[in-house]
Amino acid sequence: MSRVTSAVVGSADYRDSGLVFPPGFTFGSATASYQIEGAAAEDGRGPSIWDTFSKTPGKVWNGDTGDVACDHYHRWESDLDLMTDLGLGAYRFSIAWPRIVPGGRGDVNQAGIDFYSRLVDGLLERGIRPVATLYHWDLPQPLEDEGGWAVRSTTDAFEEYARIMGEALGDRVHTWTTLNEPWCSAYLGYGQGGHAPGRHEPAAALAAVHHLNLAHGRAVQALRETSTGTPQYSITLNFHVLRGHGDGGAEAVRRADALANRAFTHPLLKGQYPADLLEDTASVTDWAFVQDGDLRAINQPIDVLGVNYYSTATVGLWDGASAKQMNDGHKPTAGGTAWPGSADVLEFVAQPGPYTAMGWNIAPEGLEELLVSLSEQFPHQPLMVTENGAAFDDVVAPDGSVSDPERLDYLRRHFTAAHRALGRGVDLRGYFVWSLLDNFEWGFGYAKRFGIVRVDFDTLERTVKDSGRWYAELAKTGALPA
Ligand code: IFM
Repeated sequence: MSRVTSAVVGSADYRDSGLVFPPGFTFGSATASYQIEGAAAEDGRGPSIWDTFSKTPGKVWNGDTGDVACDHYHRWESDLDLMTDLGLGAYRFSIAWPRIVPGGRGDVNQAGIDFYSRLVDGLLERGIRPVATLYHWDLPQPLEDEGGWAVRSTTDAFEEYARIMGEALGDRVHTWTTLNEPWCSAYLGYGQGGHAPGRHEPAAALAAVHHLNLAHGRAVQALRETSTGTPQYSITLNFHVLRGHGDGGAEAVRRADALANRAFTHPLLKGQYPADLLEDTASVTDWAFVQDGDLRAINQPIDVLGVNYYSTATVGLWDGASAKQMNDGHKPTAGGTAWPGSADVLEFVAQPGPYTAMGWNIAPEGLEELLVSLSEQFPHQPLMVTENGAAFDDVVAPDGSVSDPERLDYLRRHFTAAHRALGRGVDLRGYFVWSLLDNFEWGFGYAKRFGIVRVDFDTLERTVKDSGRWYAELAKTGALPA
């Protein structure tokens, strides 16, 4: 990838002008199955943990579910046309495991495979590269009934599923992503409980970390064995860009970094768990679930590391005096912790604003810092921003148009950050905006809108927002619009 050569006018607030991205840089957008597809009980799809969780009273805002979502399952062709209009070079979507193997293991549902096969063909016909994620959180419920990610047998089932998908789509998919944000699956799903399956078990959360890592490694091998094309392989992580607070700030950052970041990057890219992570969590688990050969299986070469970034977090050591604020940006739930072994040690403190509608602080410098830091830690690992974007409370004008200057500005500043990282030698291959469509935002239901395309959840009508038009110009020209 060539270095950036454009004549840039820099700005202290990441609103540079004159930025041109290098030839071949991928401009894409991303979605996930449960968040957009709907058709939850159609064509043989089985239930997932998110069907169960969203139908449990009190778990999701307003009792919202993904039963209909954006109805993408039926509207996929017009959604692909929308992507063409936006000039996308790639589309990152996820495959609903319960559409493919409704029981979690065993019988394969051909109708599910056919749906994604049509989607991939439709993308290729339009010149859009398919970037397929195997797991964006919709675990088949029968597997959770057997223990979910806290038990090793789920990795066997995931390998079986990866093999099925490699055989079905491995001739056409451009990039395989095994997992999206295993941090959320493990810690929010099994520790903090704000995500499905809603468990509050710190030891299970750490077992889930390992089993997700192992599932990734086994899936990469299965996909390689079965894909007849020349796909690339990847995993997407949501990194915590941490700032220290108070006297214990450095120690707090070390602990949070071990749990949130290095618990994944080190086994995946170095073949080992960090010693300090094992020490910090010793009161919770002895890590006996790590078996001989696991780390070798996890440490598979990948072509690209997916980076999801939204905001920074500030963390200190809790002095016991103040009410603890676990302000880590996720819907809080009673009795759980996303920080096994550090629940009574870490204190997340409020970030300086401005904020998005999620309450997340807007900090483009964090993205530049993250990309540079990853490329220093893992110098030979190409990177891809697989998610970045923002929720705001959009206002629809009487003529139906949506002017969303805050989202547009957020994107503009984060693309500037990415461009600066390129200028500092980071091997960044592309950028996927989250999200193509307003969609089901997990515990927040339909209350938070991340789309560059508005979805009216009564009529399901799509309207490209101003940010979408701005992004289309960037995707088509490679130059950051003013
Ligand atoms: O909507 C989610 C997505 O599913 C995973 N990454 C973060 C997004 C915004 O919360």
